[in-house]
Formats: sequence, structure tokens, C-alpha cells
Amino acid sequence: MKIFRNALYRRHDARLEMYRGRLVPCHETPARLDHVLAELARRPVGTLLEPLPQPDLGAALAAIHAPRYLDFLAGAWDEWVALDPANAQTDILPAVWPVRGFRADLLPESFAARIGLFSFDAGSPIMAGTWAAAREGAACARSAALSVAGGERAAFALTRPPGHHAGPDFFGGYCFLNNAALAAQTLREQGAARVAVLDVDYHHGNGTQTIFYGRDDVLTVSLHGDPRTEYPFFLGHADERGEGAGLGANLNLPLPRGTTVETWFEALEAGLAAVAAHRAEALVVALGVDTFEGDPISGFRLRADDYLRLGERLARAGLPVVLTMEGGYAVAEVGINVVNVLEGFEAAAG
Ligand code: B3N
Ligand code: ZN
Repeated sequence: MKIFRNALYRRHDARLEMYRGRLVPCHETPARLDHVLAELARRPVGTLLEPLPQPDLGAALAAIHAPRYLDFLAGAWDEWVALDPANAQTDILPAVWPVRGFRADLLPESFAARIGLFSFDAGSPIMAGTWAAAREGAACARSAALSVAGGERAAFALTRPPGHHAGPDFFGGYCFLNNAALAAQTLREQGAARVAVLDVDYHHGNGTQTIFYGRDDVLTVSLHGDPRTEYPFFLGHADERGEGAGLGANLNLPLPRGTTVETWFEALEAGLAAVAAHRAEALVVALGVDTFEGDPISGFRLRADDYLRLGERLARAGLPVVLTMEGGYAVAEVGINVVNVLEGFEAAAG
């Protein structure tokens, strides 16, 4: 398997996120990828590669994200520091949002207003290297998709920050650019008539769902903690099935906190059945390992061996596969669990 590694992943290393009225240390840290790379050094289940040169990455991103959102993200840090040089010592967090009834069509002059317009939580700080790290991660996801479109059976975008919460014009949930959506869009542009995104992270892939909600060429499937109690709360319910041309091309499989491994794998079967019914020609897997029993912010119970089984089952779906790295915060085990998925896949893919 080709593994496109984001060499700039350390540049996004924010300090604090808002949780229950306090600023707490960020869960989404560079150490997560350190552990994956260390485990890959022990178990080399693939070839580590730099992303392909991509002069057209900006245009590719503009196919899934709004240009004014991309412009904001690209310039946010410089703008923040220009407001006050002392800001260079502080990460950026939003504190005001345009909820129902407010104007979201106007682009405010105020920086504080624009960061609220383009976000949905106060847990996803932006710092000096956020854009560089996220953009390079997108290059990895696109490289993985181009590689699979070129005939590779599978490729992995090994990157952080993650992507599946990032929508057409908003960031949140530690995500800024939607790597899984970019991979799916790239596969479509490279000739796959129908693509499916299967999101196995603990949290609903609200960004990916929103990007493709009105389309029937990209099926989005997510199995996740029930949004009645679990983040991101406001999307991810079973009755969200797509709209317009996309009606029927979104499947949410919410599961209660505490769901057992057996029930989780039953939901995975339902998700894969939908992928098969869609007659997808390629599959993107948004791979979060925060379904692990020891994850500090999640509530499912998968164990390390279950990730081998997940990889095997994904391979047996028989499709070309792009995997993108999403959540997982039991830092020491993230490497083992991610590499188990890749090893299981390679073993079953033969
Ligand atoms: O859910 C949390 C959260 C839970 C527990 C915490 N502790 C124990 C300090 C802290 C935070 N925060 C909401 C933001 C969750 C973002 C999830 C990102 C993700 O993995 N998406 O797939
Ligand atoms: Zn997650």
C-alpha cells in the first residue's frame, strides 16, 4: 500500500481547546502521528511517500470548499498577527457565531466575526502552521486518490489535522480541509462514475455529509456515536438521507455510547451493503480509531485486534480504496490500531 505522509504535520501544534467552560490541552496533537510512524517503522505494511507535486491543488480544493473560506484560512494567521503583534503568542479561537436568523451571506470586515462565520466550535484553534499542515494533508489525500485512480489497489493519506468535520465553508472538530471529500471528488474527476465515502470514526462526518448532501454520485455513509448525546450533536441522525438529487445517497448509522464490538461490526456490514447497492467504483474510508475502548473522548469499545478485522473486511469489499486519517486520541495505541487496519487490509487483499 502506498502511504502518503504529511511531512508538515508538526506545524499544526495548537495549545488549548475549549471544553466545558475551560481551556484544556488539545487532544489532537502531533504525537498521534509520531506513534503511527513509529509503528510503521516496526511493521512496514506500506511504502512511505511524499505527496505528488500538485500545481492544481487550489482548484481541486475549490471543488469542495468555498473560495472565500479557503482565502480566509490561508490568510488567517497573518491577519491575526497584523491585528496586534502580541497575538503571535496566542492561538486563534472563535467566540461568536451567526446562528439561525443571522446573516451568513455577508462577509464581515471584523476578523472575530469572520472566524465565527467560518467555524462551528471553539475547540479547533488555528495557529501559525495550521494552514501549511492542512494544505499538505490535502495534497496527501489527493495524491492517494490519484494513485488509486491510476491503478493502485489502496493508498493511505497519513496526515493531521484530520478533515471529516470540515464542510464547504466551515471548520470545527479539529478539522480544516476535508481530506476524505477531496479524495472522493478526485476519484470522480479521474473517471469513477460513483464513489462512496465510509466514515468509521467515532464522530459523525458532518463535513463530508454536507459537502455531498445534494449529490447522487458520491454516497456518504457514517457509523458514529449517536448525535443526541455525542459530538457534533447537530447532524448525524438516521433520518438524514440526502436532498434533491442526493436523496438516498446519505446513510447515517448512529450507535449509542457503549456500543459493543458485535453491534459495531453489524453496522459496518449495513454500511458496506449500502456501498455495494450504490455500485460504487471506488471507496474512501475516513479512518478514525477513536472507536477504541481506551479513547479518552469517545465511547465505543473496539480493541486492537478488531482493527485487523476492520482492515480485512474493508479489503473484502473488493473496491479500490483510499483511506484518510481522522480521529483517535489514546495516543500510545493510535499507531497500533491504525497499522492494524492497514495490515489487515494487506493480508486480505493478497
Ligand atoms: O468531546 C469533546 C471532549 C470530550 C472529553 C474531553 N475531556 C475528557 C477533557 C474533552 C473534549 N469535545 C468536543 C470536540 C470533540 C472533537 C472530536 C474530533 C474528532 O475526533 N472527530 O472525529
Ligand atoms: Zn472522531
